[in-house]
Amino acid sequence: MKCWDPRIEEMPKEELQQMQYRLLKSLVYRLYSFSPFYHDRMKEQNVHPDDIRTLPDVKKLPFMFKRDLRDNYPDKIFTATKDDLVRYHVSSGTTGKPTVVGYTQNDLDNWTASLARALTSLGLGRGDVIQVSYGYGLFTGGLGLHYGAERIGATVLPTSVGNTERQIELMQDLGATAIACTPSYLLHIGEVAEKMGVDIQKDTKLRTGILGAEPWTERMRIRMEKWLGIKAYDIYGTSELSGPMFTECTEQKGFHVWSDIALVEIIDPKSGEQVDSGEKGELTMTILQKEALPMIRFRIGDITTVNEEVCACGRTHPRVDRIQGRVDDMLIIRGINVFPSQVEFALMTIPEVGQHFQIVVDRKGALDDMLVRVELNKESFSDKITDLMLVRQKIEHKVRNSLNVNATVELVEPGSLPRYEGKSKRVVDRRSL
Ligand code: DLL
Repeated sequence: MKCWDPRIEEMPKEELQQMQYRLLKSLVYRLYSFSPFYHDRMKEQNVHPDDIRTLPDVKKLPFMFKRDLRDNYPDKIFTATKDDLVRYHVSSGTTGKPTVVGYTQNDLDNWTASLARALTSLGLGRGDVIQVSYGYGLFTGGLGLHYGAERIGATVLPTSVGNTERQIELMQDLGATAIACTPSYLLHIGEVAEKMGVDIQKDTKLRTGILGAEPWTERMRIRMEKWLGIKAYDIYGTSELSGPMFTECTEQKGFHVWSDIALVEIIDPKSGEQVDSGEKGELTMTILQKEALPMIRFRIGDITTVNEEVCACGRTHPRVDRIQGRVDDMLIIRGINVFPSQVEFALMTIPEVGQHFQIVVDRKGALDDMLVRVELNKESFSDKITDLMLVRQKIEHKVRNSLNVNATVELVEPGSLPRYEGKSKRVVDRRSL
């Protein structure tokens, strides 16, 4: 099946935009009338629902930030009654209070429909066995993918995270054709399989990876596809939007954001203005149909670009490019902006480098100092000091050329850096300790 819902997925752009306008208008009226939080925000911004006369008028509306959810912990800005809530998810913030997201039945139905369209666009459907190796529970990854996969008639293997050897046995025994997990967990699964003597390409039916919840690069995709014999697709979402919601299609050219679900803007994080079409900035979304926890112009903090062109697959909805980093994970090393994903991209061009690295930032005197610990792959890890020195120089040179900063590179033994079952943590910033 090509599309899950062709009427919507291939709807002409103009019609989509008219639909978005209708949805936005009714959302704004509803919130102005019934949500004290949004009412006050709109008043502060001096904007009334009658001021929203076209879709671009969205820019008159106030922004919303993650801190608004924390400040209103746990459910002060929910717009559904407790009786209408059917689920909570809770995201464990690294600082301060967690954020709680509530869902009505319609919210869950829209979330699942979004994933049903997305998974169908990867060519998945009845007959597929989808191993869901995202965490089940308060995190949205496991349950989100679970219901999406069931909706398209695939068979779910709900392994959740951990117990990796058993995951691999079940993958073989039950013939998993797709796996949904973080890219770092799939790397770990691949390594453990090798140790067990299982060749994922030959000994399993795995053909598709549905990988996200953390940044990863195009270079990493190329490596994983070759190594594991799969097609690796990017999946994106945040708990505030509902959870994982959007994936690339088989064209692998950015994830489709369904226009009836979300209105996308790219904002200059400093000025708060929309950037020019195709420019890089902070992803901002208005979720058009949410009942329990509506989101107007939610500043997600992820840096990317948006592409409005109709996709070669025929879907008319905008595509958002791979996330390049977060506004808040940008490191400033001696005044130069560095995203961990740029380091990954540079490292993955070097054949001797394995899949794992760690960035340690420190301050020596007044100066920032960046150390990159790099695992070499097994074949390149040699006993000869001269060989290792050459590889080290090559990596330092590459990092300097691509990022414009000097980094010290430390080569470490294959298998010695931490492995992750969920989201990875590749940066240790000692300057803030
Ligand atoms: O990570 C939801 C999710 C689950 C997405 C499973 C994909 C798969 P949160 O824990 O709220 O929700 O974290 C959201 O993770 O703002 C991004 O910074 C990052 N992120 C998620 N997907 C990607 C991706 C889930 N494909 C935050 N590429 C987001 C880069 C991603 N970063």
